[in-house]
Amino acid sequence: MISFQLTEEQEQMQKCARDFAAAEIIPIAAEYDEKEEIPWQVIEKAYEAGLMNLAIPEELGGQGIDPLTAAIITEEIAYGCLGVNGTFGANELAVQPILIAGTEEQKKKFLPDFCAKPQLAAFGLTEPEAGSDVANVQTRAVRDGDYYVLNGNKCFITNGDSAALYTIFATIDKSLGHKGLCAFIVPGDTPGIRGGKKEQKMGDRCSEVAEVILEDVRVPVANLLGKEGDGFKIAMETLDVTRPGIGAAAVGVARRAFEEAKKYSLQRIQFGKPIAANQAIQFMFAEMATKIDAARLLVWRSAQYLAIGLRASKEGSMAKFYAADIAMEATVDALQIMGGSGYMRDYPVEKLMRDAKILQIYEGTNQVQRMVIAREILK
Ligand code: COS
Repeated sequence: MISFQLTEEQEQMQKCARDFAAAEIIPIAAEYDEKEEIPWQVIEKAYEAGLMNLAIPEELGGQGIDPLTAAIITEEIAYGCLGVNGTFGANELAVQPILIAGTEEQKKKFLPDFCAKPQLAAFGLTEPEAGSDVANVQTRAVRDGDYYVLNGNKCFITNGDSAALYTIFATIDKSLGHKGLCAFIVPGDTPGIRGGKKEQKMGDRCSEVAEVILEDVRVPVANLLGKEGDGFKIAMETLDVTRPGIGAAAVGVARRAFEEAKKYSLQRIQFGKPIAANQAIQFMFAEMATKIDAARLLVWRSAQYLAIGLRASKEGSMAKFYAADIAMEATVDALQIMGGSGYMRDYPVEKLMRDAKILQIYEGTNQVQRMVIAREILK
């Protein structure tokens, strides 16, 4: 990895994802942004192409792809459309607690069935009172014989109304703070769990984000991940593993903005020459290209740490916040280079700019990432 030479398999997967994005995602991205709907036909084709459920081991029905190769694939899918990538990415996020803390029995019970057809999963952590402050989850889990009974409301949950499988975080006792949190596997057909209001978003619009409402949801004790009180640690360890993926998606969005603006600026004639001939534009491209490369290097480092079994909490947060900030900056600059055309829906850059904003917010705001980094480097 340090040689920066991808393996033959990584190059193949990169090409597969790039070709998939070009053939299946880019042509429909604007339409589904407009309709604010999940493009199910893309989910089905991506499933057939082996581009979903990347982290789940092959013996459990997934692709068994290492985190670095997954980051390479993610960049390409997000290059096509961040919303499509977010729909796939929510599966990776939702199953990670099971991969991290599930027993062999739990993994075998839930993951092969989930992987047997194109299905979506959702990670049920965020609530109105618990976004950055995960320890403040209000959803209650009350033990009743061989069951826990879950009651509460989750918000901003990707795939929240369409998931076949949920991982839900709830507290057995709010006064215990983070030590009261528990993580549960909840099949989507369990009575009492349902999607609520679907959000109307600024960008990332083909990805479904909804409330998840839990009313007397009876979950067998056998679906508890780890033991009572392990939920906070499971959530943190999950986010440590998935944040490099958000960084990878951000690199994809930034690279797409760069490419769109480059194509335009080589063709757009003003004052008798392509606008790319102006130093003011050239410097913007030079900065964009440098920062995109720097972001990708941070992403690849954190993903490679995970691939070789190292902890990558700080490295993942660095990759996530830097790449997300670069995606925001690159999309704003790309739009500026394209001027009035960039602002119009005829071109994809205004969508990229709307999409990029969420990268600085979800899976931990960029301010939370700086908290994680500061705590690690100053301890
Ligand atoms: N891995 C393992 N354990 C971790 C951990 C990690 N990455 N981070 C914290 N912990 C442990 C701590 O060691 C501590 O353990 P002890 O109880 O043994 O002391 C415990 O968890 C509590 O940690 P801390 O005091 O740091 O928790 P805070 O409540 O201060 O929260 C932040 C820390 C803000 C970093 C955390 O709440 C967070 O990441 N928030 C953002 C969540 C997020 O991304 N939300 C988006 C929605 S999910 S899509």
